[in-house]
Amino acid sequence: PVAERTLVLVKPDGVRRGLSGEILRRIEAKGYTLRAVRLLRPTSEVLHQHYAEHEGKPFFEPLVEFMMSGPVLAVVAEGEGVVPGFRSLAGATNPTEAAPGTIRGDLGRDWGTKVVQNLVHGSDSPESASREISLWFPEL
Ligand code: DAT
Ligand code: MG
Repeated sequence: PVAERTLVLVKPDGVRRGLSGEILRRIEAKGYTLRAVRLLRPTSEVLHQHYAEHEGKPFFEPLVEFMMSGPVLAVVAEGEGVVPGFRSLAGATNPTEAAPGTIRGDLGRDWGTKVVQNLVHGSDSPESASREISLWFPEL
């Protein structure tokens, strides 16, 4: 059987603040394997597909714009339970509420922006993971 995989994005705030290495370090320290890593500037088309479930919400367009504000580090991480495992490493969506010990809780905060800038994305289910991995890494 193919090992479980998830899609992680280090968002533009994480790359800009120089936290890519720290975030990759936490993924590896947890025992997951980095299967693919790419630094890129995502297109509006990819982001509209990636965040399709949020279309129509008030933060949707600001979210797409924020995700285009700088390079993003796209990562495929692999290992047993990596989908929920990375979500728990990432912490709650709102970095103010995210528990200490998590990426968002330790490294993020509220900057008073329209969109929550919370450093990372992680797939929320195995189905989302396979859809998102095909979108960001069509060659995998
Ligand atoms: P998560 O990234 O934890 O899966 P999500 O899928 O609900 O959260 O939302 C996608 C991103 O959109 C999230 O990482 C940050 C932003 N966001 C979510 N809810 C928001 C809100 N109420 N106000 C501003 N930005 C929000
Ligand atoms: Mg989500």
